[in-house]
Amino acid sequence: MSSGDRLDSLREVIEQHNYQYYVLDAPQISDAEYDRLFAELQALEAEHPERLRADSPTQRVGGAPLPQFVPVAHATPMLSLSNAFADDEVAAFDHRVREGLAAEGEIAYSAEPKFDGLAVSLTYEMGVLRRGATRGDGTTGEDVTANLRTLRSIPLRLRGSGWPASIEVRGEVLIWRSDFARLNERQREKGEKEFVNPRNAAAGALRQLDPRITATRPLRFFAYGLGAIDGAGWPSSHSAWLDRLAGWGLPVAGERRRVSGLAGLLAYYQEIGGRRASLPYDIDGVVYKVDDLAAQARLGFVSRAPRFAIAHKFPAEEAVTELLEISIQVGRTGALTPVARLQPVFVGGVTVTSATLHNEDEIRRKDVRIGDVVVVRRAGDVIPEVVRVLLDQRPATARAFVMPQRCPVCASSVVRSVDEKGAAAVARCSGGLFCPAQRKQALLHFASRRAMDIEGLGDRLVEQLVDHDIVRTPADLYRLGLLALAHLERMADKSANNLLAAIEKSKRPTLARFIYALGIRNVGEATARELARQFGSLDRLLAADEAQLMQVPDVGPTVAQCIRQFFSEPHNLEVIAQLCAPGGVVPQESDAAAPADGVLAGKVVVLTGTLPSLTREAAGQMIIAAGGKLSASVSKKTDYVVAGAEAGSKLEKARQLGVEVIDQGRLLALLDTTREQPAR
Ligand code: 9MJ
Repeated sequence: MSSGDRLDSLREVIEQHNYQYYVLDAPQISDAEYDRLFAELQALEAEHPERLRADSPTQRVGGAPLPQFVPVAHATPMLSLSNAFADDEVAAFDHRVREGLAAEGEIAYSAEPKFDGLAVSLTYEMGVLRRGATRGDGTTGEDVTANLRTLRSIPLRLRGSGWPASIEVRGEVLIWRSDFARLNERQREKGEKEFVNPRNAAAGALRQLDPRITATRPLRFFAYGLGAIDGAGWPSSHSAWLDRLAGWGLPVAGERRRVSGLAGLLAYYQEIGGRRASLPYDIDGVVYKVDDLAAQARLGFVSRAPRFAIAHKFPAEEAVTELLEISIQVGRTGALTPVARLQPVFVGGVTVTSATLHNEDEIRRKDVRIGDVVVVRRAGDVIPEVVRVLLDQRPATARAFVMPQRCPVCASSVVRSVDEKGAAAVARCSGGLFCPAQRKQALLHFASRRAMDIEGLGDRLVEQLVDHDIVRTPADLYRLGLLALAHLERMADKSANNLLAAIEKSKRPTLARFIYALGIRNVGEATARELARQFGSLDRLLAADEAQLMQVPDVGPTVAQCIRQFFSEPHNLEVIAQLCAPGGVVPQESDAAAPADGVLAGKVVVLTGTLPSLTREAAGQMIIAAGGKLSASVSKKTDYVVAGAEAGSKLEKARQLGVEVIDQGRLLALLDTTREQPAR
């Protein structure tokens, strides 16, 4: 055999073994043998670079890291599913379906496990993988093709024949439990931070700009649906489509089943529930879909969820344990949150050692005392909470909790106020940035993904940086060097270098992100964006008085006062000056500018209620792209209120003030004018 022929045959053999291993779950060779074949292919390709092909198994791990992800508009929205928790909700679903279809007999459903991972879409053109995207907000995702190509369970080229010219396959990316255990073992060995659960690890891996990092994480894929497809004459049922996808070499859950009527659905739920612990991956329920595609189309959608499908979720896991102590966590704004320290207990896939108690009122309402036996619940990614106390097991020694008068971290006095919603009393440390706990939270906020996005600057690191007095303010981050980091625990050279690189990379934030990162009270992301847009530069924002600030949609007297207060504090001005010193952070001012010629240029728009098919994020993005400004509250400055289903007080206020109220259709019509203009 010539080396060229050997090359082609090796490619095929290796992809066949990928298929055997990842799709059929039936490996035929050892890992060592696989590695040997792979090395041989690499060597031959190095000898014959002219024979290198993009769909070679050696080319799954692509080239250089991306500067950023490119947004991808989904041709048809990636929907979310409505949830059912109890059998009668499933019965109501089946009833609605039968009614909607005027069906006489039982409905045929496709029943599937509900993977607890991340939804993605894969576009194949003439059988070749062209693009992979995250779900994002359902309307717009991010192009993560290079990352998804590294998953060996995703074919770069479909098997068999007869594929559509273009097809969008949708499914879930996840990490199997055994792979997750090994991944964390590896992290421990390297002295790096362990991942909390498979879902978080998968999400982090998918969002890596460097596909070489993604390639080191054991991600898998399962297909469960379709987006846009070219042509006609395709299968007429969902289950037949899943079989077709499996035939083309895509992994599809072996547990899928075609079942009939409500009894079939509930039996499937019981069966999968019983097998949940022995499945190799995490699921958080099962999904039922009307199998007939024409019937699906007739049933249609309600807002973002299809009427033809529902997720039947497993109950959130609960466990009983002892509440050992109630400690206090001090947040970024000084709010004191009581936290239950628990006898460690395994629940919902992780060992839980603490649970939130929210606030004093909550403790009183649930009558929680130190030493009690309590039920804790953990659902998905949500912070575990104490559900209730088992009063009949309360020991005589149980004691009531008393909120301290002084901050447990910095000993400043504690003041009480009513929270922003006026709902609960909040106890707050008055220490401000003198309090190390508030400093830590301020740093974490500064570095967070939606602010300066400094990857790797997490809890443990900030804890050490503040405790060792290496970092006092965000500006100190930009003065860090290898030497300062070398003394920290779990800080190998590589992690230190990665952190410094991430800090360096964060030096060009948009002005909006920078303002948000400062952590001014009551200035969230949306307000920060508006401030950036209105003032265009940090200097102009710093110089603005309260009256000028109140020109900005969303900014009323309270927020304006918070902003002024923040900027009149010498300490804050000093930190900003240090951050923006030569060689430091340069907020990107132009990003904030709105298109001055958009059809909504200068218009203030408020969104309220649920729109028929657009998510709030998508509608907001479209408005901003057309030059409009979004505001959270209706005032005389508002130009339009876009109202959807169940719009409440904002709609009322708009009517009172005589502000124009429009629906989604009218909004889209307005925006369409903008889109058509350049073409004319
Ligand atoms: C999961 N997560 O396993 C869907 N899903 O269908 C399955 N999700 C879905 N189907 C339409 N099996 C939207 C989402």
